[in-house]
Amino acid sequence: MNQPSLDLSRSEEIFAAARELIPGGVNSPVRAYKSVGGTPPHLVRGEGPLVWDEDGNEYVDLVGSYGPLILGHGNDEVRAALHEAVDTGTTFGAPTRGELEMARLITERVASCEVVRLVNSGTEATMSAARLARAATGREKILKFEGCYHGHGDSFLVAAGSGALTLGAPDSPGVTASTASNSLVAVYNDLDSVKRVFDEHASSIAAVFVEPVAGNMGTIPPDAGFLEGLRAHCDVSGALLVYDEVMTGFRVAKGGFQDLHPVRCDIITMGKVIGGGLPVGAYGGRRDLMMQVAPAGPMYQAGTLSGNPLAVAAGRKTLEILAREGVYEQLELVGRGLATGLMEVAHRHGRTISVGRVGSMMCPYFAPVMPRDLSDVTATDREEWTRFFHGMLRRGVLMPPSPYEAFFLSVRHDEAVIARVLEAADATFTEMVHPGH
Ligand code: KE4
Repeated sequence: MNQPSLDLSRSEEIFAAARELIPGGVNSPVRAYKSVGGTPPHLVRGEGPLVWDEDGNEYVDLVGSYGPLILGHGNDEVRAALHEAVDTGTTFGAPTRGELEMARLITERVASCEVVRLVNSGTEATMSAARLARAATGREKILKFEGCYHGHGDSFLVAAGSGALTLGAPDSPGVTASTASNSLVAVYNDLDSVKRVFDEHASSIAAVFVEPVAGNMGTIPPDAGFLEGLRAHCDVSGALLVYDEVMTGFRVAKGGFQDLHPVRCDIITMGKVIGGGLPVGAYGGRRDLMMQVAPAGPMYQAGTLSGNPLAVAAGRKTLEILAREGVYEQLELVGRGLATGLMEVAHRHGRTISVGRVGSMMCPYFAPVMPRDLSDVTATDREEWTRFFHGMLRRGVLMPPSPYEAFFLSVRHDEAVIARVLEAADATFTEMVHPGH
């Protein structure tokens, strides 16, 4: 059986040097390939669904920069908008008309987002949303879910601690016990665990933060009734419901997840897609809440490069393109094609995988039954997944280097590209089932 090898010598050289000057050699941990082993290909160029590394290897890109590149790499119209913006000014530290246009695009499309503030990352968006919820309610605690990730703000770097009521425990050195004590943790898709937390803490919960589709333990959609249950608990207790749509915003539908589901949040956080490949985050929501944000109100939040002309130009153009006829139908088609294709290929080789998917974000699980929460995901076959990852990498398919990360397809992942991925999967499963052939 051909076990293609991959020459990563230049990437190895750069990675070795970078590890001396950058923690782990990377500017974001997942990129270091710690959970899969080996050297991360250091990329030099992207075009549509493809990327190339320092050694000239070509890959079909299923990472998509973890979400932003819904139009693929190097979209011509976004590139042109950036060139135009660069020629007139990269940042002013003053208001610009473009920011008003961006706010119009977002508030017109996203249900429950009447007013919006741009920031520079998803983390800034969720940190600001947490501060706003605490300011608006006068309460201190935040409830989040195991396996959901809301950026690296202290309030969110907590795991389910010990104790019957899953009190938060620091998930990272540097997060203090007192901070973690204001973070409560429940189990995704488990309303009994949510009820236990509210029974004990209802009057001190400022907000419930939830990824309406859990995209940081693969891709796990909400069970029927789960979000309705969260909404009900918030309505009864006076807590606010925050949808963290940094990943799903404008990814799963033109107006984000709320186009697909009747439950409305009070505050929404966004990022990734709205930056069109540049650093942008946003938080928004009900007018009475957002008008508490400085300088309209007393809750302070600021940012030197928030709403800068480059990021706004790329974001506006991206959102304009996403509003065109047929874009989300195309994304649904390619997403469905890859998901069903992967399950068919696995089945042909006597393997059973489940694929969690919403539109063009998805995750294959080496498990016969679709996971519903973090403990299900941790029970999936990690070793099989890692063998699959490396087999695909050697065959020119770049998957995200963790079974907890979702694949992100773009409008450029057409049928021919999907067929190429499935061909690599077929050869990889053959190799896995008949090692050494
Ligand atoms: P950023 O600060 O990375 O822009 O966004 C944080 C964030 C907030 N909320 C959700 C639902 C997110 O998925 C993220 C960031 N997602 C990860 C991917 N799992 C970013 C990749 C990385 O950390 O390098």
